[in-house]
Amino acid sequence: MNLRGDPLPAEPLRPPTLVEPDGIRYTLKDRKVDYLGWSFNFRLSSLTGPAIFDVRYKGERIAYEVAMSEIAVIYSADNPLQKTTDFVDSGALIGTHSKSLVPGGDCPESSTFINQSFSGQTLANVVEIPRAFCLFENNNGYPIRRHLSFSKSEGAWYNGMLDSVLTLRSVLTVVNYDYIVDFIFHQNGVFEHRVMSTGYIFPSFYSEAERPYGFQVAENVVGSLHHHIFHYKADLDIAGTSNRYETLDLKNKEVQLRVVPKKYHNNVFERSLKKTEKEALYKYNFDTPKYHVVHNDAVKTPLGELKAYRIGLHGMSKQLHPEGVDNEPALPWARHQLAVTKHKDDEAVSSSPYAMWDSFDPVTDFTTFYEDDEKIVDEDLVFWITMGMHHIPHTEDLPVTPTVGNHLTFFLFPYNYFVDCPSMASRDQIRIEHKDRNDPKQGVRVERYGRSDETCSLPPYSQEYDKAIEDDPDIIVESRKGRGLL
Ligand SMILES: [Cu+2]
Repeated sequence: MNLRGDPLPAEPLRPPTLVEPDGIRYTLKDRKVDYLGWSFNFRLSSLTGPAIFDVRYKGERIAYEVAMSEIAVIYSADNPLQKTTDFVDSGALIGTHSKSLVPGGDCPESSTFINQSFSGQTLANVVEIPRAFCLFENNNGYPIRRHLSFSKSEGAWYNGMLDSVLTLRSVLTVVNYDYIVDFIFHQNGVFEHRVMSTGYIFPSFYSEAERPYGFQVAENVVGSLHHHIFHYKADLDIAGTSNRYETLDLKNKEVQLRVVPKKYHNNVFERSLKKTEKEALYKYNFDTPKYHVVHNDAVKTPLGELKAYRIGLHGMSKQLHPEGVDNEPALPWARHQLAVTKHKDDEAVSSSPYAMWDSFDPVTDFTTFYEDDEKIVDEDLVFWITMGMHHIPHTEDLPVTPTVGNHLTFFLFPYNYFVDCPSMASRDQIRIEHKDRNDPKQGVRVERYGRSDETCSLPPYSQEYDKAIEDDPDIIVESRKGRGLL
């Protein structure tokens, strides 16, 4: 029902406009991907892992770069080895640990698989990792939006669609842990980044002294507690490179009821512009909920409002080690859940392959990115996002930690960026309405916008991959000397 109380129109509000030539949903050409209005390029950095570049939606750039920057695992234990084991993984050259993905095991069989080349010990020695990336579309099995207006007085129609997304995936196996790294593109203009942890735990010998640090998960074996932490770079360009970072701070306020002389309480939000890099350092606080938005102040909505993208932080985790002691200075980026800096070419990566080896005097010290406290109003901004999770291992981590519930995500949501939901252009939606609104007894029609109503199922199991690894086992596991990088 609209504001005047009239029923919503029964005719489609707007026919879908997104063109899919010959039914093709995504294309891959020279490492550029196009998918239902999205486009991006991608690479795998041997130092820091997967990254996407020039991310555009409907032709407008959202991000210059979204990239993994560092992975760390901080252990605690009584035994001397794990007590001081703090892995900072770029020391192991993260990207080189992206090994072959298995169709049907790591990615849907219907995925497009993409090889990755690295230069080896000499420039002439190029190492190719087969199937280092997979690219696939799937529906998440739930609606991205839906509404059923049952009664005639409210319009009597249905409109909804499943959340079908494109995912670019790589998996980094850094010794015992496997990190599944996904770049996900939704049809409502939302970008999602997700990292999931699996692989086997790094255990030790059990003793009574280990009890504060873990459970005895097998005979004489203790699963030592540890903290997984990930750092990301998101170089955003929202309506150009002249950007501002603001928070919308939620507060509770006493207000006056209009009809009766009584006080009441409402939540309100206040815009808070962050003017400098230090002002923008963010530590999560349950008492001060807020939105994080990025925009170009010179560009407004047609109604003159804030036109932005919003960063959704759904993988925050408290790093408990005190600042400045032990190995903590090797990962000062973990002090904040979000930091915002002015783009600089010499601040490309927040860490370095030497981080793990010199925490007293790090080669790249992330604090220097913001300690100069530069102005960040109407500048080209880089958003540094930290995600993590504490892991107290348990028996069901044996033999290998499951991914369920281990999803750490951050989102880039359009926020007043479009006049309405971009998924309204999708042909995936289904509309059901009366054949004749004035004569409902004639029944309903189902509009699928040219889509077949046959259900989609996974393609049959293919022997192609199995034959390929029988011919060349090094595609999946090392069997001939000199083939692997490490
Ligand atoms: Cu773990």
